[in-house]
Amino acid sequence: MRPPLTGFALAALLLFPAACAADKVHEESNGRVWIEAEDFHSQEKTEKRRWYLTTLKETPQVEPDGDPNHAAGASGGAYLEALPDTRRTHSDKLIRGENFANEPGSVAVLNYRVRFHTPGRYYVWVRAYSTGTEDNGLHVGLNGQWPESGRRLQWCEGKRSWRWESKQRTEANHCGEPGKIFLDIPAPGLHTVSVSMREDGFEFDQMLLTRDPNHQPGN
Ligand SMILES: [Ca+2]
Ligand SMILES: [Ca+2]
Ligand SMILES: [Ca+2]
Repeated sequence: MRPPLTGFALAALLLFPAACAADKVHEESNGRVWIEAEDFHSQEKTEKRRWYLTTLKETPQVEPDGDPNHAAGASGGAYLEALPDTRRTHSDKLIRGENFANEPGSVAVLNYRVRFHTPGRYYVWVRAYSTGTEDNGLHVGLNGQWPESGRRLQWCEGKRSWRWESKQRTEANHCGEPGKIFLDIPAPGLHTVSVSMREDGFEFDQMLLTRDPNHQPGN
């Protein structure tokens, strides 16, 4: 039987409810892991940009941000956005390492704890909301590494709506090529899956890691 909560533990739970999400370990089951963006364990490299929680009731008070709250269509009624968003159109000044980061792991990094039972290749899908042409790039990584197959996730279609995508921006196709975004899990056990901003203003709702190369989550 679970022991009753001490007064101290109860006070800590009431004061720090967010600690519950931070402690979450995502569990792989049947070759799939679903991750809510807002259930991150930690974030780092937050000097220039940071991931802010947006919910049905709360909108981050960070300016500039060119568009309104999109929590109504988000899974769990919540998502994260990399703010501030100073580059919203192609004519806004591009500042590397600040409003744009082609190198993953350098700006606004989120970490998620995931327990895998089945090692192997997992294709990565992300649900995002893109308004313009400069808020639709992201990177994913594993255990502090940023493999080529996790770089430059790209969204082009489905502007102004929540959209699942798994495409890699390449020289040949700036709108991204399917089937190229994946993480190779080396062994069963606890791993850290990370997300790193490529463009500020990116809105991140959910992530799916799947062993099935043909599994496409519905929008
Ligand atoms: Ca925005
Ligand atoms: Ca931007
Ligand atoms: Ca969400």
